Amino acid sequence: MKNILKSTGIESHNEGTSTGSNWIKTDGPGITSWSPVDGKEIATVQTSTKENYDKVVVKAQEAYLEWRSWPAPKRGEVVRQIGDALRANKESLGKLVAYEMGKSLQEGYGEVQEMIDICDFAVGLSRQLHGLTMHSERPLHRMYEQWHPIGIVGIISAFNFPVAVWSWNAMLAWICGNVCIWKPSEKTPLTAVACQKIVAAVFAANHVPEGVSGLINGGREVGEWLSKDARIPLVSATGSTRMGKLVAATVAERLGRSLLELGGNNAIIISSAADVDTALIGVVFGAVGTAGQRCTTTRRLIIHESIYADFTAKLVKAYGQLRIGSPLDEKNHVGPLIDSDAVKAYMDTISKIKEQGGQFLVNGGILEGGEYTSGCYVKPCIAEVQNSFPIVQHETFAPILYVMKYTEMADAIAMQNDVPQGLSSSIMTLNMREAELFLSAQGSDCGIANVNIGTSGAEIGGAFGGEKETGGGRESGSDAWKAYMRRQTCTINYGAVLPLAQGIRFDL
Ligand code: UN1
Repeated sequence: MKNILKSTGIESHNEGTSTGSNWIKTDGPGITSWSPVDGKEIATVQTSTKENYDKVVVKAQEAYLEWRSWPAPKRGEVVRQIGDALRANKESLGKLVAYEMGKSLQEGYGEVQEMIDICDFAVGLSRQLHGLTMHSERPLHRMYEQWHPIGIVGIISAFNFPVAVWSWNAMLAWICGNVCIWKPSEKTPLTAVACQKIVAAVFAANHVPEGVSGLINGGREVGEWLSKDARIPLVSATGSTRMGKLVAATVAERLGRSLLELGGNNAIIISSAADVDTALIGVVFGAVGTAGQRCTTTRRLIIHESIYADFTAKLVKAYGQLRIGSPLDEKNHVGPLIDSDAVKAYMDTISKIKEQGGQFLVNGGILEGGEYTSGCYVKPCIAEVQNSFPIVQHETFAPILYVMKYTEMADAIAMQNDVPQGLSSSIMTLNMREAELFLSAQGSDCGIANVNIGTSGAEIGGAFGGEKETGGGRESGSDAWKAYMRRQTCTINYGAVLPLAQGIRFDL
């Protein structure tokens, strides 16, 4: 592991707080990163004190004054080079992601690929941050809108996509002319340090001012500092709904903006007109991929009664073939949960399912002995439930799949929508009427709605995020960049008189 750390540029384990190339020595206690793969300690990073946090903010404010004046395509050129640096580091960074977070190597590389993709997307966008022009009601007047950067963007990211989700935010924020301060998850501090090193080298080579990329490692207090800080106009936060509510309330108190990507409770409707073979692949990957720790993980299956017995039997068989073990071994399908707290939440949920009347089709449990030394490996399980069970309404970040039956499509859609969260949703059907109904205004209420694709694995080109308790934010593709800018409406009078709008006369 030392080699991976070295190949990602991490030399000293004391690093934790940085304004870019400079690492600030801070007196905060360390956070130790343990790998859920084998339970071994990887390294310890220093957490930031409030005083050092302030140093990073002040440096970011200074850097913003210069960075905002760079032409956007020039900022895009720097992001293009970050994309190249990520290509060069894809293997080492992907391995570190897999080892520190516990996702499979393939998914670790896939995560770095998402970063490369968002860099490419941001480069193109850097020439397209366009506004509209409108016709003025007054003669010899021109009216248009333009978009300007907003300043410092605080980014709070989660352990499950420790680097990609930061990059969706940072790459867009940077080409828009903002500067960023990143608070990574305390469960995955090393991947953040590695990213900071990669970015700092590109920034230094391009004479980007120190402070455009700040990094603050630490616990939930850092999230509080960012949320309360009026110097930070936008806080983008990814994580649990509980955390998002705190961030939203704190940022709203000072009328700042927040961009939230929170919990999901994603369902797939399996229609009687589904292509069962492809549906099965979509369901199994969606439910057990990343050990059920994606916000887009498939948590609920709503299956037509006519194929319920057959589909669940196939599913149980497929679960029987899953290989659980080290995510660094490409033969395995399911790796560990992130830590012992996650294992406890999984076990608690299993007890609650039983208490509330659920029946297990595939039993869960913790795997012990042999290669399962970390204590974080659990069995993906399937339970028959009612959608109204309190536990089913709740997101547990683990490979627990709920199955339920429907008779009419309208009821299936109502069940799919009848949860507090609204991130991702899918329907498996070859019936065009059902597919279009699902996508219509009477259909799915989620931010993401797929047909014949599972709920996870969204591409960066679309806007990513969801409704209700998912928080309402949209990140990455489409016009998500607008969240990182302020809109200005400009009206220019090039005539010799000053007519007032709405026909008002004011003669002196
Ligand atoms: C997340 O889990 O926070 O759509 C992000 C997906 C990935 C991103 C997930 N592209 O599953």
